[in-house]
Amino acid sequence: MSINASIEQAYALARERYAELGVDTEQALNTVNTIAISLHCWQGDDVGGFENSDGLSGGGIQATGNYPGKARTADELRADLDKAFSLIPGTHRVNLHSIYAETGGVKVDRDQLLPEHFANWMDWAKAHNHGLDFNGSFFSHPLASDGFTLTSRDEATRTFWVNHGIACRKIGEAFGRVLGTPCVTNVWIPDGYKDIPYDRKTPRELLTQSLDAIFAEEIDARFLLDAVESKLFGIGSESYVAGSHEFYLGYAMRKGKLLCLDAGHYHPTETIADKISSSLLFVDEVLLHVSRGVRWDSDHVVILSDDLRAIAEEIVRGGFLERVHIGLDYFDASINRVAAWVIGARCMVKALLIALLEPADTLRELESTGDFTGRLALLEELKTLPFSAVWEYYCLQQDVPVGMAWLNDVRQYERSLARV
Ligand code: RNT
Ligand code: ZN
Repeated sequence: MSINASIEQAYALARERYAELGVDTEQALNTVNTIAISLHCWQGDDVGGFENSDGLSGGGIQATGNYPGKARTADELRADLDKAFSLIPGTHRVNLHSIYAETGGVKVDRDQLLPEHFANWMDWAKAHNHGLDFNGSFFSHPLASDGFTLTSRDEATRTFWVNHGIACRKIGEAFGRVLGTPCVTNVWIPDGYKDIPYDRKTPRELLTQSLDAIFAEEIDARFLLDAVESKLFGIGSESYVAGSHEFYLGYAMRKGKLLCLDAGHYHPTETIADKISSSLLFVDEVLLHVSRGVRWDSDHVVILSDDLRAIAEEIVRGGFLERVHIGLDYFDASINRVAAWVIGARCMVKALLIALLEPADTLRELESTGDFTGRLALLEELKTLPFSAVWEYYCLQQDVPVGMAWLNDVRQYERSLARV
């Protein structure tokens, strides 16, 4: 039997097994195929960007490893993304940072960035049917070297970063207009203190003022959606971060912004899955930065962990697919960077598909009638149902490699590049 025929046969059997539980695998496949994941461009070059060759500096985040072959130009990065997308089922988005501007060798500071500096990205995204998302880059810059941007006590510094935020919203709006899908434009700043502060209030007041100035202009939500991202701590801001969870939850609620929940930005045993249903009672939409912290906010490649599954389950069970924007956020420089994208994105899709294959009505019924024995028993049985047969069939359907075949493709691609 050919591989394809055996995949189809395994799928037919799996479809029956799921049907016995009242689960329609065809419907799950149709739904999963509508979900766009925003692939973060910064995994392709260790959050380096194209402003200079210094790479990531400051910001309390770090990419570790020296695996060869990182993208050095926007063309290389787009080629790497093309390769990754050819190995991930579905149609997905790309998440850019302002440091990925193409200014043709001319120095354009971040407060002066314009949509035209992203013309190649827009053309490429349009040609490949990718929506674009965007981020201000409040790090790796001389005016962020002391660790303070929107909360700087220096007014000129604050103004510079406010103007950067404003410029980024205009760029996001342009992406949305050109591509016909709103650009989620995220604000994350590293500002905080290494050691115990005396005054926790003033930086937060300054942050409110700066954000209000950035968001002063109303921009049509058909083109732009603003998001704000909190954090518990960073390298060099271990004791205090101005943009904490409570700060941004409050800000997002009051100002009608999207709340960005990053999986690495809470206490190590705290998961973002449980925050989704609560947040969405009070904010319209959330942005997820799906990441994997190992002992700290280490931004490891996303894997099919219980945490990841719980995130996908919450999105699906809550009926939140329309209100949750799923982005990935990690940067591992110790392994092949295209593979890092492919592994994380395939895992995210798998987690969503697994969640879509749950017998929702039965589980709801067991829970609402107080049959917790039945609930536990069924949830455990579900874990060993033939999910992989549905996943492999999806890959076949979408014309992307089934099983490990994608890795050969990445290895071949790696060999074909003359990069150091
Ligand atoms: C940092 C935040 C932020 C960055 C990216 C590069 O802790 O998670 O989202 O990872 O913007
Ligand atoms: Zn993040």
